[in-house]
Parts: sequence; C-alpha cells; structure tokens
Amino acid sequence: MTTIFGNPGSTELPMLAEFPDDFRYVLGLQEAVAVGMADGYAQASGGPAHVNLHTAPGVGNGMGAIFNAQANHSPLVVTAGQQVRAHITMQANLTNRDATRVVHPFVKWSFEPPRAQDVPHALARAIHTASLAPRGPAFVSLPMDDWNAEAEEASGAVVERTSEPRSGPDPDAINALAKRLQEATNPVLVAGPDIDASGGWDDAIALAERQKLPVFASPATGGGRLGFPEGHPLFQGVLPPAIGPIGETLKGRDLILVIGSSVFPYYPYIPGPLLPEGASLVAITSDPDEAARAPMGDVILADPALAIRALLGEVGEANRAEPDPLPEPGAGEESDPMTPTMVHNTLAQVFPDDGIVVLESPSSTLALRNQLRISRPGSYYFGAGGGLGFGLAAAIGVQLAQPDRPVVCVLGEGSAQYAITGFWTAAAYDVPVTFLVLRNEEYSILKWFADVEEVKGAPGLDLPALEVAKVAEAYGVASKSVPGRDELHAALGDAIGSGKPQLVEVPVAPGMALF
Ligand SMILES: Cc1ncc(C[n+]2csc(CCOP(=O)(O)OP(=O)(O)O)c2C)c(N)n1
Repeated sequence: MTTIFGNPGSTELPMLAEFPDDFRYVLGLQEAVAVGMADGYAQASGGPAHVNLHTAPGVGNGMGAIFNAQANHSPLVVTAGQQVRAHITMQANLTNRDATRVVHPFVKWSFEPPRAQDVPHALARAIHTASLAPRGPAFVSLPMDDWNAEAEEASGAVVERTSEPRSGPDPDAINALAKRLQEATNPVLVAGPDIDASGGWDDAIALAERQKLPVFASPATGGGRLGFPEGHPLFQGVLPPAIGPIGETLKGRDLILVIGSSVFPYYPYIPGPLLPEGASLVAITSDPDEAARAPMGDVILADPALAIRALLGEVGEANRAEPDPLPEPGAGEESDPMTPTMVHNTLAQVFPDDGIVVLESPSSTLALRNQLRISRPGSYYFGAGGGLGFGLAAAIGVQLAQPDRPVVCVLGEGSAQYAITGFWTAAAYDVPVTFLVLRNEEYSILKWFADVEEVKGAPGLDLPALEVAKVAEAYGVASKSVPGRDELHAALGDAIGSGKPQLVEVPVAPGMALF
C-alpha cells in the first residue's frame, strides 16, 4: 500500500513526517471523499487500500463512506490519529474517546495498540483482516506520539507475513450441487458482484454456457459490480430488488443458483413469497454473514471464483433450450430536455471498449445498465451500500488504480453534492475522469419512492438551479453544459479522449428511467 488517501490534522502529522518518495499521498478535502476514493482504489486494484483520517471528527465524517465500503466488500485499512498517550486519560482536546467503539458496526475489526511497539503488528493485522473474506474495512487508532518510538526487532517479521485470502468449497457440497443442477429442468443463475471481485468472470460465462443457464444480475440495489456480461445472449436482465417481484420474475424456475451476492439486497418492501412455487435456491458466498442471514435456500461458503471452478469440474453439457436473448436497447422517445434513456444511449455510442463506469444516478441506474450492457470484467462500480457520495469519490480512486482505462462517472446532480469536493482532487492530481451529470432539478428517485410508499406532500424533493458544472469549474475541472443529443455526443467524445478530468452536464427530463 504505497498510496495513502487522507485528510490530515495535527494528530496525523507525525505519521506523515519524512513521507517516503516512493509513496503517494492523495488528499481528499473531506473525509467521506478520502474514504470513497480509497474504496474505489481498493476495488479496482484488487488489493487493500489505506485511508488516514483525523481523529474523532474525521472518522465521524467518513462513517457513511465506511458503511459503503463494508457493503462493497472493499478491503480498506482505515487509520486515524489519536492524542498522545499521556493525554488520552485526561481526555485532552481532540482525544478520540472510545476510538475503537465508534466505528462499529461498520468495520470488521477495530483496535488501538496497547504500546507504541505494537503499531506495526496492529497495522499488519488490519491489512490481513481487511483482505480476508469477507473483505471489508478494518480500523486502527494511532496515538500520535507512537511514531517517535523505536520499533522492536520482531516487527520486521510481522510486516512480512502474507495471507492467501481465498478458501475453496467443500467438494461434497459442490458434487451435490452439480447433481441438483444436472437434474433441474428449468434452472437459472443469479450473478452477483463478488463473481467479478473474486476473478470468476470467465468461469461464470463457461458455467452458464455449458449448462445453458439463463442469467439474471442480482438486484441493482446491492450490485456494486457486475457478475456476468450484460451483452451476452444468455443474459436476461437485472432482478428487481423487492421480495414479491423477484418471486414473480423467477416463476417457473426449479433451481435458483445465486453466486457472489447476498440473498437478496431487497428494497423497497413489496411482500410476496420468498421463492416461487416449486423452486429451491442455492447460494454461494464467501461471506459467513450473508450465508447466515439469507431468509431462504441452502448455502455453500466459499470463494465464488473457486466454487465456480470446482463446479465446472463436475458438470457436463446440459441439454436444455437456450432462452431468447434480450431485445436490443432502443434510444427512447425524443423529448426536450432529453430522457435519461437517450442520454445513456448517446453515452453507449461513444463509450470505449475498455471503459469503466462508476454510477450514481439513482433514477437512471437501470437505463444505464440496459443501454450500455457492459460486458467486460472490472468495468462497473456502484455503491452497494446506497450511501450517496460513493460515485464521485470512488471514480477518482478507480481511475488512479486503472490509469490506462477511461473512467466515466455518471452522477445525478443531487448525488454529486455528497462528495462535491472530490472535483478538486480530480483537478489537483490530474485524474482524467469524465464526469457526466444528469440534471433533472429534483430528487427523482425519492419522488418515485414517495409514490411506492404512498407518501403525499413530502418537502425537500426539488433541487432548482443546482449548478454542478459551475461548481466543478471552480474546483478546477473543465466543464460544459450541453442542451441536446448531438452536442452531448460531441462533448462526451471530447472529454473521454482528452486525458483530462472534464465534466459534461446535461438537462434531463425528471422521472424514473427503466430502459
Ligand atoms: C448519504 C445519503 N443521503 C441521502 C440519501 C437518500 N437519497 C437516495 S437517492 C437521493 C436523491 C438523489 O438525487 P439525484 O442524484 O439528483 O438523482 P435522481 O434521483 O434525480 O436520479 C437521495 C437524497 C442517500 N441514499 N444517501
């Protein structure tokens, strides 16, 4: 971990003293941004990332983003400075009182070393804890005077330990699953985000093709990544996120195989049978908590990629009819302002083959998925926790981890506000993300929720005259506002090809865009 994301204060300065030349510090102007950038960086680099926060208030500001990182299974090592040890008991100014308690329950482990000499071991332990399944944030509170203490000789051995975080499935369980799959007449695969995170992308395709499995993506609400190429002929769409509609969508299936997802990231509450009649469900996850909390079905605890590989060793070609592929996406209706569907249709036309999307445009999530049909691994990141602010910040981290791939960050104008200072980091560090901002002058998704929840007269759902392009410009990101499809096409093409952080804002018609 030679990149440190953070926002420093007096309690962190001793840690940053004589900062090594072969390390890089990436400054976020607010802690939610620093954590969100580290989250994107960790996910897109495939390894743990370090974010350093300023004692209690800095951790407090970062909490929503730490919650997101946990939902994303993102291996973050979160550190925060602490008062000097002699000051903690008297609770001097800026003491992080109860430092290890405040971050719960959003971290896997939280610790303040009992002695300065234990700092190396505590950091090493945090790195392993964050990296082992289920991956997620670990927290270490570091008293500021510890950095001037001498390390013990044993510290060398502690920091050199390695861990192989993946554990394989029980062969008997895989064998039994293979039998169930072979015997099923109408099985279906639900592909979740941890297929991509575990490197199981190609084998998931091989499994679906060999078994002729129709494939649904797990609900978009919890789908921080894609588990299957969405342009593949076996792909049947994204599962709806609520109990009743999932049961409806999977009606007639006798075996539902869920890989790399919780069962399921439900929201909103639309009751119904958990499973359609005659169906059974098997989930494969590396997260014991996901395994335990599922309300139905059987579970195999294992790294998803290793489990798919093992399953491939046990199943032969199935003799089933292949499902019809999804129809090609249409561009939607002409309107002024444009529909989000048409915006994403335009984006699809200029989107490079090796492009990556980081998405936080709540009312147009499904339209983007349908229009882009992203079909390469590591090409889609979405805040699985649902806490806004992930998108703008994570896009910067993803781009830093994948400097050779163009990153397009698609934001609602409301969502952009939760990490707005991220624009400064993109400009200051010349991180060439293309930001596409959909401006509908409201919290469209909340108006949709108000309908579902039968809530009338709720205040605070309109966002008149929120000038994201002007604000981004003030932070140093070249920005443009475009009125129509042709201008959007040209502006997006220019921005993506520019090698610079640039923003394109487009007015869109309000409302939920499903296609
Ligand atoms: C941290 C946080 N605060 C509040 C919310 C609730 N919330 C969900 S979507 C949304 C509106 C997003 O607005 P915008 O980005 O403009 O997208 P639109 O709904 O118009 O597509 C809000 C406020 C949230 N998810 N996370």
